[in-house]
Order: sequence, then C-alpha cells, then structure tokens
Amino acid sequence: MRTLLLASVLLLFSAIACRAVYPTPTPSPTPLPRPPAAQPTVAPTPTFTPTLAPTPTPAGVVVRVSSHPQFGPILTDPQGRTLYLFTRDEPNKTNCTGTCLQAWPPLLTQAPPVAGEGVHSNLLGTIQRPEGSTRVTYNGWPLYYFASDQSPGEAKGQGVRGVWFVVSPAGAPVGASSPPTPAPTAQPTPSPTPIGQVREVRLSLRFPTFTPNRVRVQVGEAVRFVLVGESGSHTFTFESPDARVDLPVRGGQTVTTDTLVFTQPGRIRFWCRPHESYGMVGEIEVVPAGQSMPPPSMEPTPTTTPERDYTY
Ligand SMILES: [Cu+2]
Repeated sequence: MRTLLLASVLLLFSAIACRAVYPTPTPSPTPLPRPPAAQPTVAPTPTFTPTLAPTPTPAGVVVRVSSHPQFGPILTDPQGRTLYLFTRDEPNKTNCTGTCLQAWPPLLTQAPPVAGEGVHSNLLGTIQRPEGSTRVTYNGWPLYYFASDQSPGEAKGQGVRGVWFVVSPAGAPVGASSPPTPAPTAQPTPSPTPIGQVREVRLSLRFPTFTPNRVRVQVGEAVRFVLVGESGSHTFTFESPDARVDLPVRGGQTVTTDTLVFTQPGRIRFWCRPHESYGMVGEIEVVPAGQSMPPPSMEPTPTTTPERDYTY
C-alpha cells in the first residue's frame, strides 16, 4: 500500500510538471501509466518532497539562465527547458496564436514570475490573455517553449523560420542575423546544404484559389515556392514538422520562400489566411524519395477537410 501511495504521489507530481511545462495540450511522448482504479479515500500525504518537484500551490514560474554549449547563457525554465522569443511579436503583444501555439506553447504563470540566477528581474513581466491565462514576458518579449524540445538543453527551435530564437539574459534574440535586435553573439549558422538542385514550385495567388492547388514534392528534395500574387492581398501559410511558413503575397508581388526540405512523407495543407474560409487552400503531398513526379495538378478542393494542424 505504501508503494501504491508513493506511486500515486509521483504520478500526481508528473501530471503537475507536465502541465507546468506545456500548458497547451501537447501529446505526451510517452503515455503515463494509468493510476490504479482503487483510489485511497483520504488524500495521500507525501512522506517526502522530491527536491526538484514544482510546488503544488500556485506560484510564480521561475525563469533562470542556463549555459548552453552552443548558444551560451540563455533563458530556461527551472528544469532547464529552453525558452524562445518570436521576432514577429510586438512588445508585450503576441502574434503567435491558434495553431502556432501548438508548436510554441507559451510560458504561463499563476503569480508574478520569479527571477532565477542570472535573470534581470526588472525585465520580467506578464501579459494577460483573453482566455484568462497569464503569460511571461522578458524585455517585452513573450516567452515560449518549442514542443519538439523533449528534454533540458535541447534547442531545436533555434532559428526556425528565421523568427524563433533563444533568449539572452539581456533579453535579446541570440544568433538572429537580422533585425529587430541583432545580438553581438557569434552566430552559430548550421545551414543545411541541400543535396542537388533546388526546385522552384510556382503558385499563383488570385482570390479565391491557388494555382495549382496541389503540388507534390519528394522527401529530401530541396524546393522553393515562388508565389506570384495576381491581385488582392493573400498569404501562403502552412505548418509542418520541417517548416512553418506564413508569407504575405500582394497583387503584383512575387515572393519566394526559403529553401525547404521536407523529411517526412505526408500531406501538408496550406492556406491563405484571409481567404481560407472561401476555400483558398491547397495541399503539398510529400512522397517518399524516388516516387514518380507528375506535374502540379489542379484538383477540386477535398470535401473532407484534411487535418490542418500538423502535430509536432
Ligand atoms: Cu487570399
């Protein structure tokens, strides 16, 4: 019975820790074992307190500085999980909403955040969200986790799309090569060199369609989307495990994405944000390498809406 109680207590702590780390629903990489069906009638009293367990009472989240082997001192949570800023945010205002938050769960707190060692407490702040949660900011930047980071020290979100960066103790993006705030830090630039040529995929954007609205690429193939704005004001937007793209394309403009390499077969839905509800959507089919490549096609929009959120 004693071990059973202990197991329950540990499970409880695990659940709390999970919620603290990923406030938005994020698929747990390893499902926790179900608690035993028979629950103790009285609440179990922990006979000990694990040293690193988060306090179960509402408290301000601690932001601290961890030394990262590649990026130097960066902001993390108490468990050492990497925090990020989004250069498309505005001071004390987030522009990452909706599906963006599934990949980039915000750092939430239930009380004023606490400055850990190396953190300037005067740079810590909060912003209120309409849904009632309180987000932590640093130097005006809302702070986020990256859902693909599974353990302390990981920083897979660094440099993603050129807009997500780890955060220096001074409150600046680390390694950002362009404005808003170039960091003096030496730039670690692990630019993946595409194998072979870069294929350009042209899409024309005219309300309410992409032409073509269905394209096929191969796993490992390097592609760039060339977006030709015919008229109006559109976006080319999608999210996949390999890339997040959200580019405005106005009439008369031709906008080219970065070189993209898709590593996982599957279907990736793309859409125009202003006109998605009008059916201005399309699909990138990522096929295993070596499969034949028919020309881009124009097909009717599928009646069943493919899953829009690519789960990380
Ligand atoms: Cu549009």
